[in-house]
Amino acid sequence: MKIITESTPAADGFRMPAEYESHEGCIMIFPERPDSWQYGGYAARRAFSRVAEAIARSEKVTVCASEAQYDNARAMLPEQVRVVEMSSNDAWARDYAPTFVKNSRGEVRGIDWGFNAWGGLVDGLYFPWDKDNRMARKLCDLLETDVYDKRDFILEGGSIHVDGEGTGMVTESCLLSKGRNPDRSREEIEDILKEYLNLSTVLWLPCGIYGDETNEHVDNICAFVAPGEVVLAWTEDEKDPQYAMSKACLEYLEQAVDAKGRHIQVHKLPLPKPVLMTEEECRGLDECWDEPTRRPGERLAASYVNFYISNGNIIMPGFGDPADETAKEILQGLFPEREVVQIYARDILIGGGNIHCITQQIPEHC
Ligand code: KQY
Repeated sequence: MKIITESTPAADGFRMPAEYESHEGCIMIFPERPDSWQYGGYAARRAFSRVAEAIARSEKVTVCASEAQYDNARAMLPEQVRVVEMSSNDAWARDYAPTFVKNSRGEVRGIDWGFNAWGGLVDGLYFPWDKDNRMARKLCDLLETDVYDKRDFILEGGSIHVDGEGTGMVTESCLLSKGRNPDRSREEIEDILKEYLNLSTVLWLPCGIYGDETNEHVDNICAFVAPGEVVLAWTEDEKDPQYAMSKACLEYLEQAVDAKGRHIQVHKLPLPKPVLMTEEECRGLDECWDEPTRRPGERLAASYVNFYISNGNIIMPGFGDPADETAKEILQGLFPEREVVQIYARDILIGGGNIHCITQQIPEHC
């Protein structure tokens, strides 16, 4: 594995493909952290295993597990899923597995961004994060791909989406947050994204999902479903604080133009009713930094936009809400060639993210 420090993906002719392009496979991490996952992570491991099984129907899945969880992961996961022992601080593959880029010859390389647990000592979510921060490089070694060293720039994979045709999408609340790259201007941040993902246009949504502890990652509020087309998490309830947030994103998207000069077609994806932590769920979580990780009644950042596009399926969350079916039908209509698989995801949501946050695609190598 070569570590590339002297050039950038754009300079070398590499670009980040869209998630709906062909995949070689997917990376996941087995959950076990007792302040993220209630009751020692048992229910979360079952939910992650269902996600891995659904993805493995159409592409290779590699699950990283700690030494302590290796045998359990091997026993719980289907035999076609590869399990490798690799240490991490938690289980958010989207955020600290590499972002992969590809050139016109089909060669794939990774990008190793800096990771500081969603805001470091300013408003990060746990300490330390050193093992997470080493995963991108270890995974590139495992997958035999060269890797761009961009550890001087803090970025999580969940904070970016691309359409594969030169347009990227982020949120201002996340990319401009004080805990990530406070010494860089918005223009400098945009230039880095353009250079590393090979973009000519970056869409800056103002915000994300209410209460999203990542400073509102884009992957929970809005996702490309095709070039020039997105789904946007939406509520019709004007009293819900999410209403103004989704509306601000819609207004931004309605005036935006992408890298190919297209206006963006927005498909509204309904939100479930607010999902609140129960007392019983809170009792199942260890403390973090001497404080309860979550409190009874706390609203979780539930959104159907947090889905994964595999080669053959759309793997989307369900919350036991009447909107589950409507959201599934909308996504099925937008992806007629991939069967939508809905997985009950409350046990993933309690950790602070959802199916997109726990997966990272590897583009197909030609
Ligand atoms: O990408 C994500 N949504 C990760 C959230 C991390 C939460 C840690 N408790």
